[in-house]
Amino acid sequence: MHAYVGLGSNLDHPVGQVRTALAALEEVPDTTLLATSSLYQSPPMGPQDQPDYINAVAKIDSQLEPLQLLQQLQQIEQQQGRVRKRHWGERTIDLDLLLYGDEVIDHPQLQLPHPGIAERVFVLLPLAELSGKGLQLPGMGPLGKWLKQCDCSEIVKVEE
Ligand code: ROI
Repeated sequence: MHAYVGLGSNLDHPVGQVRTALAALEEVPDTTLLATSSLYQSPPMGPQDQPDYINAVAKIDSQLEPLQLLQQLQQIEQQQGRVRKRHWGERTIDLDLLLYGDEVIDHPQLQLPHPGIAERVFVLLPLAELSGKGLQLPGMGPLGKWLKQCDCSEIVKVEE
């Protein structure tokens, strides 16, 4: 099944953290990394007294079930010594399962599409880079509809 993973970091060399996590995604069992977006820098959503974030999105093809995949993502976070200092605060690495095929899931551990996707320009923009504004967000219509409502003025691509 095709799935999308959102990556974010704003601590301990965020660009390196995101690249390390992308490399780790390639090692997930029964899973192929199909494409990765550019890296993007944006101010924090949430408390403003924290560093800017680096974000990216990866497109994968996985034979794992959604909860198994989630577990693999959490393992990568642990490997990279994820520290989370406060709610909506700074973190070394965050891997979110954004979409899994066209599944809509409401499970205590996993909601799909990822809640918050619609107002997060740092998710929508890299998703659009990978799959276009016509990408259907299950139960929510095309990605472009949500991107239009976002403020894109403060997000920039990181020059590689
Ligand atoms: N803000 C930005 N810009 N990028 C993120 O990845 C991010 N992640 C979060 C919160 C704290 C909501 N803010 C963010 O979890």
